Amino acid sequence: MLAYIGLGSNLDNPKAQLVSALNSLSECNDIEVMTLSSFYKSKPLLDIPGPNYINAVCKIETKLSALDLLEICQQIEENQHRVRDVKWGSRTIDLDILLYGEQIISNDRLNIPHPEMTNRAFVLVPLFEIEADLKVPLFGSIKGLVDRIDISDLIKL
Ligand code: A4P
Ligand code: MG
Repeated sequence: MLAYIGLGSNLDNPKAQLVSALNSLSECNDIEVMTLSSFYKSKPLLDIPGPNYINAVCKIETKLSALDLLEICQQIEENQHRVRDVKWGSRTIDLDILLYGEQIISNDRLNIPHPEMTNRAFVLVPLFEIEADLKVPLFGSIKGLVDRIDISDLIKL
């Protein structure tokens, strides 16, 4: 299965946090990291106070189920000492499963496509960078989605 994972961090050396999470994904036997976008810098959503974020998107190939992939992502978050406090608050690392093949998944643990992805330049732009022809289930072409979003705050590193 091909899947796309969004990575984000705004604490404790965000670039190193992304690299560390990517290494952990690569080291997992059942995951092959195929493509990685550039890193992008942006302000926190909704002007929530805090340091700037670094975001990226990677494309993986995996035999894992979506739920097993979520568990791996959450384990990596735990290992990098993420503390969950405020919703949308600062974090050392956030791994969101953006897409899992063409599947549409909606249950109490997983929503795929990730419900917020179409509103977020820091997801859409790196996704477009690595997969310009992508069709997002329920939402249409990545090109159309990127064309509709404000990208003025996003800086490609
Ligand atoms: N969950 C459901 N669907 C998914 C999915 N597709 N991928 C569930 C991953 N997890 C999914 O996640 C809460 C629960 O969501 C999980 O237990 C899982 O079962 P969380 O990461 O613990 O909670 P959260 O951080 O409060 O929510 P979320 O949605 O991850 O946060 P966001 O929406 O990602 O917002 N600003 C900039 N510039 N860049 C950022 O990356 N990120 C956030 C975090 C805020 N502002 C930002 C950025
Ligand atoms: Mg998350």
